[in-house]
Amino acid sequence: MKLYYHPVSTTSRPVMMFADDAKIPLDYQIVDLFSGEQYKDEFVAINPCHMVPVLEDGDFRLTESSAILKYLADVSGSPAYPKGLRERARVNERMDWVNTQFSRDFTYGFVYPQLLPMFKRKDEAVQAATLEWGRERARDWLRVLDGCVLGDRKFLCGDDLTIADYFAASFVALGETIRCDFSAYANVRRWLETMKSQPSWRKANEAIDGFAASVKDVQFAAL
Ligand SMILES: N[C@@H](CCC(=O)N[C@@H](CS)C(=O)NCC(=O)O)C(=O)O
Repeated sequence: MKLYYHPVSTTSRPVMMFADDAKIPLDYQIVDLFSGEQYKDEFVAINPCHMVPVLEDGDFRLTESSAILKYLADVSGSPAYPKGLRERARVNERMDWVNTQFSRDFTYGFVYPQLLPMFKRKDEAVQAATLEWGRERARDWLRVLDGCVLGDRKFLCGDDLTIADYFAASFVALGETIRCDFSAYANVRRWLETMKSQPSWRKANEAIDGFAASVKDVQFAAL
């Protein structure tokens, strides 16, 4: 199977980490997002949304990191995507929540508009209002993640690591690139440290850590 990816991509990294931990061999092909390779005809033919990750398994092509994680877990028979009806429904629920609630406001509403020029609003007042809106909602989702989703659970769905954890951890850890202070969310911090101790974390996050170091002197709005 081949994975089109980029090492700093927040949605590629959970796939890389899971594949690594689950020992799923992938043929990795970088799409250079910084030079705009994703907009070239060759790649748009692969993914019209011009985004990574994309998985190819023979003549089957799959986009969307959440769907790719589920597919890889099923192909490999990984316990990280349990087969029991309710256990699996819980993992799906968590991943949908991360994708549609948490990430929408935290990633797209607060982190990306500060970190990535293409997401920065041209008008300063609009940028400030975007961050204000994103911050307010992101704080609410972090409260939910901390107190309700995690609570005293080790992982998002209970005692066992699932693909929902790989997925969520990538978005939450992204906040560290803009130096978000998570000290008000003790369970989130504890869980994030557990995720960082997974064997795959270091290698998969080298590039984003380097990127974070490159913006260490940039002033970011606080969470
Ligand atoms: N919903 C998609 C989002 C993928 C995505 O946002 N990919 C970014 C990198 S993190 C990308 O390839 N951006 C390039 C572009 O938009 O041109 C997923 O989860 O796979």
